Amino acid sequence: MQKIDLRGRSLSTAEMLAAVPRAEAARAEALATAAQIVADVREHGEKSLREQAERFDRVTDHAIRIPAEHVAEAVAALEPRIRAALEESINRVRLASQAQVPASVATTIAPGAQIVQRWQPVSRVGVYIPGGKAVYPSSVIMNVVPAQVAGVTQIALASPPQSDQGGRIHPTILAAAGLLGVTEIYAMGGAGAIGAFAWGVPELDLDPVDVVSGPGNNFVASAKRAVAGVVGTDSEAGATEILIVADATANPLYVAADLVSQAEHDEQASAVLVTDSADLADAVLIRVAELALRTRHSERVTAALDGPQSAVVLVDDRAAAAAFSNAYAPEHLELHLADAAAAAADFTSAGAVFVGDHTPVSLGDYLAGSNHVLPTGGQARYAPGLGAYTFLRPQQVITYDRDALSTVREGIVALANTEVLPAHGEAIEARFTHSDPTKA
Ligand code: HSO
Ligand code: ZN
Repeated sequence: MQKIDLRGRSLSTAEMLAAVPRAEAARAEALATAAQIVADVREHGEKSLREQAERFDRVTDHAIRIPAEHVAEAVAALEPRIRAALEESINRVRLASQAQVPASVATTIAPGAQIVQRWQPVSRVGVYIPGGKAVYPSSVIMNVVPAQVAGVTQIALASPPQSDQGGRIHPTILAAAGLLGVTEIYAMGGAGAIGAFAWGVPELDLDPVDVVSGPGNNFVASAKRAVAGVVGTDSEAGATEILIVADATANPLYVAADLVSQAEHDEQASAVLVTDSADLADAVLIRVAELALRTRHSERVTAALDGPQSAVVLVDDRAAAAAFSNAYAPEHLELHLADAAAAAADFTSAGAVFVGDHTPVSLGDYLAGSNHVLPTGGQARYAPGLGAYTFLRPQQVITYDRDALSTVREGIVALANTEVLPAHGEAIEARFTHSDPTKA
């Protein structure tokens, strides 16, 4: 892992970002391919999905729509300890997601004039769960639970068919879906699955959805862009990132273990430590080297930690650490500081903030109750993670009575006339020129 010393320097946001550049996602090529695949699914439906299954997943003649008994079998085959952990995660994510549903608010603008701000769930959601290098049943929970909490009544799920499972999707993904009561499940993968959700596939009785959510590789992210404007999508989740801000009181082993934990996802993952303690920086570097060597995915972890996107960054003080972190806007931010809880207020841009020594990102990945689908690549500057609100639309419901309308009658006519839209004013006048206002 490289060490970058920024002490005694005052850097602009652009300079800070250039010091630890994120891994470049090869989007341009993927965009063109994904757009083609999506268009092919739109035109050829099931036939196209089968061709893609053969080409990308090496699977032929599989059941694209998963029969209910396969789901039941997967649930029954779950190891009790895994089942218990999945159920605990479901309960916790459900609790935290419920806090993300805003209450309706009625505002009285004037006597007889009311606007209700309400939050309306979308009707139908397509959740995509990857099944290649990474198989994440935990992501089933992180997508399905907020949609259920939002009040979405139809939730369909897709994941690639696995050649070593006879074309079924990964059994633990299937089981997690089963535990959540999801019954509409498709063995289809990649950009094709996103196209199928966006446009529907009549031969499979697959209706188009309103929102597609879920993580995925470059092609899946590109496919989501290709269907933008046709369906809503959640934000694109790229390679995982962790940024840890730590002071001299931090435990170097915890810091090192957490950097390694997220580097485990991907060679492109970013792991960054920002500290004002040179001693801590050195202690962490020693620990990281030890851990990276003996961890199960040592090669991948080492590639991520040794890449230009990962670094130990030395800064002058807490304010400089906060400035760096806020400019970087990491997916995950951990605060290992003597006064972590109070300091959290200074760290404003992060997908999620993990406060204190005993709140590692791995906790959030599975069982904190928070959502693990979070903005990467600096999108945390403006975008939230996945939540119940991803599946909710704010709507204003307006109700005026006759008297309330009469008080703004003149104003509307005046504005309509300046915009040379007199029929707008006439629609108002019609309410007042008729002899009996209760009858049209
Ligand atoms: N850290 C990943 C989510 C995950 N980790 C799933 C393990 N399983 C992105 O936030
Ligand atoms: Zn993770």
